[in-house]
Amino acid sequence: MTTDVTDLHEEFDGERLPPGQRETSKFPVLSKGSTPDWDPESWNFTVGGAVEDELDLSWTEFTDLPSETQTQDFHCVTGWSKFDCEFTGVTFPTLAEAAGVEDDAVHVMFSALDGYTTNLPLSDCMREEVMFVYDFDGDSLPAEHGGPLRVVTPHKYAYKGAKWVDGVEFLTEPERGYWEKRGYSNTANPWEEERYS
Ligand SMILES: Nc1nc2c(c(=O)[nH]1)N[C@H]1C(S)=C(S)[C@@H](COP(=O)(O)O)O[C@H]1N2
Ligand SMILES: [Mo]
Repeated sequence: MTTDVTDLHEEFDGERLPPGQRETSKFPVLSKGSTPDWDPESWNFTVGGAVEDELDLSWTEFTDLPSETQTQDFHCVTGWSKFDCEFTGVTFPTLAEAAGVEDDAVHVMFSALDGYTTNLPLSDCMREEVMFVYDFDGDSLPAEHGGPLRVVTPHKYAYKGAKWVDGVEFLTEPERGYWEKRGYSNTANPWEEERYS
């Protein structure tokens, strides 16, 4: 079963194509550096910070978590949007439930194999459409798009979704990630064109 969340823009009182975006059928690649190697044997995914149980999951353990498939739109801050992406993976609330988020957690930092980081308020993460994705359109997520595992944030510009994600930290105070420290908007709402800060 696939859940279609492409009506998400209604929650933000916007059109399906956010202002200043153009639709593309391509899937451009945007990375700050090169695509990191990964080894399924040694890969591990850590969840830490303000949680009841810190997690350290192998690839098999991660992919054993309950998964789902959603049809989502993808909005890049550089001006293109890709409609109807089929993403399969684990929702953020499912992962948060596995770790048990403590009451004083208010913010989240994602980290990745290439050293990238990005941040979001906890409330922006505890949404069914925020997913850790390993399949795209029925195949393994291509390495250049963040395979083996990436985050998608269809309610935000795509830099809020870490490719090659391998860790989540629950924080008791906000912090900024890689692009958020370098002039991209901390809030990144596409329907308000929050591109730069
Ligand atoms: N780990 C990591 N994640 C990342 C990036 C990156 O450089 N490293 N770039 C971000 C940016 S700026 C964008 S627009 C999207 C691009 O995703 P795509 O290459 O699949 O189109 O990934 C985001 N996630
Ligand atoms: Mo980007």
